[in-house]
Amino acid sequence: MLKILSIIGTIVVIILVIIGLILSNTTVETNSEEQKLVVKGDIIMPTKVSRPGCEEIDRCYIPSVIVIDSGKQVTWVNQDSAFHSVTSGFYGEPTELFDSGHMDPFESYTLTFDDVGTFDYFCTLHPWMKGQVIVE
Ligand SMILES: [Cu+2]
Repeated sequence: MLKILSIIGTIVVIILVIIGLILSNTTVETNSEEQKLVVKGDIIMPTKVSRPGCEEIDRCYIPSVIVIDSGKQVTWVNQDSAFHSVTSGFYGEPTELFDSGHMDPFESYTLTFDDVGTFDYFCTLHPWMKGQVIVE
């Protein structure tokens, strides 16, 4: 009888350890999924910029002007719930140097700037959204 009890006890302990391992693995996976959603960017498109007003406080792209060394990358992250774009030039006068296309919410777009100069960009969907990358 004692033997049977100790065998059952051992089995219960093994099952508990296995459940513990499964649960801890699940927690780790959940954490890494959450980290994937948080994409760090150099420039963000914050919420509510799909309506005019952000240009008055210079917060359509944050920051709206960024200065980098040539050869460096810039990453934009759309933190809004609407589509946005990063398109070279000005609204109505795109320069066709770069164009992210419509960026989904939380999508990011990375570009490498090799040439020195000032690169204006805008959002094709919201004419008031303007920014500048200055490459030195
Ligand atoms: Cu936009």
